[in-house]
Amino acid sequence: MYKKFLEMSNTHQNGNAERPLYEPKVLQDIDFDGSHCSTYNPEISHTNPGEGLLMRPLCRGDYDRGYIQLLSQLTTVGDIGQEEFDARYSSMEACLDSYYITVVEDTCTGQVIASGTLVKEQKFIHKCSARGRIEDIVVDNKYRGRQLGKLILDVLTIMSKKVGCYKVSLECKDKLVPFYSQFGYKKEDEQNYMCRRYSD
Ligand code: 16G
Repeated sequence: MYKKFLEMSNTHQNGNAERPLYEPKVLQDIDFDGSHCSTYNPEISHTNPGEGLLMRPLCRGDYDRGYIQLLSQLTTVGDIGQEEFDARYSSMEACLDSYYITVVEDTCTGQVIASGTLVKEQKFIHKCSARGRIEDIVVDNKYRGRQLGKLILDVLTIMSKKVGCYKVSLECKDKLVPFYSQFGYKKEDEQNYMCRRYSD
């Protein structure tokens, strides 16, 4: 299934709606076996996330596959129409090599059922390096317990190093600290997350 997806991306048989947000080779080429932090039982990976499931970059067509509804299981999303979605997608696409939004699709239902974002923020510091930010990790309620959150975290973390980030970070609620600690994330001494919020 994964192979078929790559063939389609390479031969551009998929139109604009199916064009991946980032080069699928970036995902394909991660050294998952040599680098992942978690243990998986049963064994799953980015090329085989489970029966009928496909891990791949986000594409425009995911608007019709429930991507927005999925995100609303994480936080407030609001009513986003196709046009608004397309405009935001285009602006992310224009920031080359910056937005690595990675989804899991249930190919039986044609719905996107899990997602996570790696943002590569370009810097001058650290010799023109980049910082990775892991954002918006969400797994559909009906698909919890299939190790998909773990898999997305491992994959995006490995990817952040591969695309040249000197560090990668994330924000989470207290109760999720043990979960994210599994992947090597820790609170740094004398570093605090501070925030000023303009809306809920
Ligand atoms: C969580 C997410 C963060 C997201 C935020 C939304 C992860 C690791 N963290 O902290 O990326 O932006 O929730 O919450 O997925 P908010 O709507 O209250 O800002």
